[in-house]
Amino acid sequence: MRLFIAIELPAEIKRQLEKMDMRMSGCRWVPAEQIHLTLAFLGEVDGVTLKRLTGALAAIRAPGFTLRFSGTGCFPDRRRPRILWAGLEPQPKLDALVSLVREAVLACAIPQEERPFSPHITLARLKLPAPREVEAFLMGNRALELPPADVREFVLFESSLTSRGAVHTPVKAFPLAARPISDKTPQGT
Ligand code: 3AM
Repeated sequence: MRLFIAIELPAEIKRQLEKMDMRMSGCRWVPAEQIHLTLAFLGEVDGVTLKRLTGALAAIRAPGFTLRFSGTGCFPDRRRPRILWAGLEPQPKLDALVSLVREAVLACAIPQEERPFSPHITLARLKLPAPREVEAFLMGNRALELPPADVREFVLFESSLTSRGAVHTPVKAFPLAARPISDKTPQGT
């Protein structure tokens, strides 16, 4: 199975992100049902490793948090844009969750990119760089306003590559604590 770990976004936010679609040649907009925040890409994983992995992910204890959106940008840079994304305000609880997820993944001998985590939500992929159109898109969406999203779980997804593109299917969801872990000390201790 080809797997990745991500955070699902509320349907209303996905609809709004999908609507930002701008006509550009050689540009593939991500359909609403595939929009997510990737925490880790795992690639092909066998059945035995998958079992270990779900155990390791289920053992993660981390608090829920709120994501706030902040503008748009592109990778790798504005001169050669290949990926358009919606950005997020810094959220230390998200960074902490990503560290725990990466540790769990590495503990199952699944290699991880060395690059530091750069939280983003992929909106579109460009086959041909179109710097001028992308510049217009980024300028037009500088003040992107979206409601905040409460995150209460992270999800292990299967990504099947089909002739009509990737299809993402949730394999298992892992809950985050409703309140900060530190609040959970039993009463009277
Ligand atoms: O949500 P984004 O776009 O950041 O780009 C793929 C997507 O991330 C990424 O995994 C997420 C779910 O498909 N991805 C796909 N193949 C990859 C690879 N070989 C990859 N990331 C790293 N290496």
